[in-house]
Amino acid sequence: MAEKWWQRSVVYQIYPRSFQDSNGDGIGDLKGITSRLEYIRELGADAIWLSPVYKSPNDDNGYDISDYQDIMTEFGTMADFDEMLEKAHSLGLRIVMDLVVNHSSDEHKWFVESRSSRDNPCRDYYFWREGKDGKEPNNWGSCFGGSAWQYDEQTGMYYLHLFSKKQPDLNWDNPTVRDEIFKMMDWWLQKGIDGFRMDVISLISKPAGLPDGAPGANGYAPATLVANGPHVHEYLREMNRRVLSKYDLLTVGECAAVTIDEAKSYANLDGSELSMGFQFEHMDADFDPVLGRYAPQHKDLPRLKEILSRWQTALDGIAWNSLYWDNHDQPRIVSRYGSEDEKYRETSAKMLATCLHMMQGTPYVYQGEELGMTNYPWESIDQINDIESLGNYRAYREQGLMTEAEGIAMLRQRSRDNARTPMQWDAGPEAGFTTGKPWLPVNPNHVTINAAEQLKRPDSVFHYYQKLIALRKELDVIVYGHYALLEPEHPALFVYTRTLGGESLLVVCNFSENAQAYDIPEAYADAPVLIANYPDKAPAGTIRPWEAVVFHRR
Ligand code: TEU
Ligand code: CA
Repeated sequence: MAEKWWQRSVVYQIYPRSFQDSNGDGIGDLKGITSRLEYIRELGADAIWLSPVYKSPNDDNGYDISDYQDIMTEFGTMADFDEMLEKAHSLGLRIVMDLVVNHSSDEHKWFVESRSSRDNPCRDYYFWREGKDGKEPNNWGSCFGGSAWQYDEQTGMYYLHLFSKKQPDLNWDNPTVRDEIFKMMDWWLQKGIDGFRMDVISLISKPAGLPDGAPGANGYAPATLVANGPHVHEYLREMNRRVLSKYDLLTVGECAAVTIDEAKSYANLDGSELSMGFQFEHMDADFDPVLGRYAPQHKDLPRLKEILSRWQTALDGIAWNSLYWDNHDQPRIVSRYGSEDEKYRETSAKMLATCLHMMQGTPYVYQGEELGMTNYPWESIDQINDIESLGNYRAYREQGLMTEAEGIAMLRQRSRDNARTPMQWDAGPEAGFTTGKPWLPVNPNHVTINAAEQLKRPDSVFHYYQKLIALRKELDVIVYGHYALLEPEHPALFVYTRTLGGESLLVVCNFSENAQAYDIPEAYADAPVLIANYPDKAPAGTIRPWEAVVFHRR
C-alpha cells in the first residue's frame, strides 16, 4: 500500500476551552488558537485534532452538540473558524475535527422535535422506551454515574443516554439519522477540513432489543457492553463509501472497549473503515475491578508492556495504531507514570515520550504534554468541573466506597480536569492563557513549567519532542519497523527493538526513579545513539533513573 500522509504524521490535540483565550473572558477560543498556530508548527506537528467547537450548552464541555454546523458562541464565529483553517493550511498544518455523533445535545433541534410527541417524524432519531415494572427499560448505566435512562414527562417514556442525560444517544439503526450525519460530515469536508476524530464511535450500534447486561460494582451494566455492536462495521463502511472515500483524510475512531480483532476492522490498512483507532487497554491497565478508573493508581509495568506490545505486534502490516499517553480525558502522564519531583520531572517526561514515539503508529501530543505539564493539586470537590469526575465521585461517596479525603486524593490522580487546566504559555499572570479569570484554575507550577521558558532552552521537553517528531519524518524504521519486546518481566525497564531490513533500533526506557542494572545487548554495544534524555553516556551496565536511550544500528 502506498504510504498515507498520516502514517508519518504527528497529531497535536487542542482542547479549545483551555488552549488560548483572546478576549479576556477566561475561556479559550478560535482566535486564540489562530494566534498560536506558529507554536504548533515550530514543534513539528503535522495536524491538529480540535476537540469540539460546535454550538453546545457545555454540559460535557462541547461533547454535547446542539448544532453541528455552527460554532459555540464562547469560541467565536464561523468566520473565526475559517480564518483559523486558512492560516493552519498556509502553515502546512491539517485540521482534524472532533465528530460527536453517538449522541447529540438534548437541545439539538432533532431531540427537541423527537421528545415533543410519540409520533413526531424525529421520534426514532433517538432511543425511546416504555419503563419496565415502573423502572428503567434495562439495567444499563451511564459513564457519568447512575442509570443510562431518563424519564421524560412530556410523552411518559424513557430515553437512552450512555453519558449525561443532556446527551441522548442517536439511533444509528435509523437510515435517516445516517443520512443526516453523512450530509453534515460532507458539509465540513467541503469546507476543506482534513479528517475526523470520532467520539465513542464503537458504541453507535446497540444490541437488538437493548437487553440487560451483567451489572458492575455500581449495580448497573457498564455502557461498554454496547461496544462493537452488531452493525458498527456496516455503518462505518457505509460512512466510508458515501463520504470518507471521496477525500484524503485522517480518520481516528475513539473505540472504547475495542479488542485487537475488532481493531483489525476499524483500522484496517485496506481503507475500508477508518485510518486508525484509539484503544484504551494501556490507559485502563491500572483500573480497579470495583472502582474502575476511579481507583487509586498503581503502576504495573510488565502489564503495561504486555498490552502495548500486543497491539504493536498484532496490528503490524494489517491495521494502524494510534499512539497516545495524554488527551482531554486522561490525567497527565508525567504525574501517572513519570515523576513530579523537579529533579526528574523533565527527564521522566522525555523518557515517556521516547517510549511512545519510537513505536509503530501515529503519535498524538496533547496540549502541554510537550512541556511536561502535570496534574493539578486539587483541594476541594468545589474546584472540580468535569461531569464524569463529579458523577462518579458522588456515586462512590453515596455508596460509601470512599471518604471525602480519599475522593479528593483520587481526583488528584484521576480527574479529567487534570488535563483541562489552562495551557501554560509563560510565567506571567494566568500563564499567559487569559487576561481575565480562567474558567478552571491555572496550575501554580506554570512559573517553572511554561512554553516561553522552554522555547529558549535547547534541552527542554519541548525541544526533545521536536527531535522525536523530526526523527519520524526521517527514518522508515520508525514508521514501519517490526516491533519486538525484550525483558518482558523486568519491573522497571521497558526495552524493545524495531527492525526493518538490516536496520534496527534498540529502545531502552527506565520507568523508575532508581538506577537499574542492564547490559546493552552485544549487537548494539557499538551502535550510535539516535536520541537520549541524558546529555552523557551511562556507566556500562547501568540505566539511570528515568533514563531513555535509543541505539540505531544500520
Ligand atoms: O470519551 C469516551 C469515554 O468513554 C470517556 O468517558 C472516557 O473513556 C473516559 O473519560 C476515560 O476513561 C468521549 C470524549 O472523549 C469525552 O470527553 C466525552 O465525555 C465522552 O466521549 C462523551 O462524549
Ligand atoms: Ca475567550
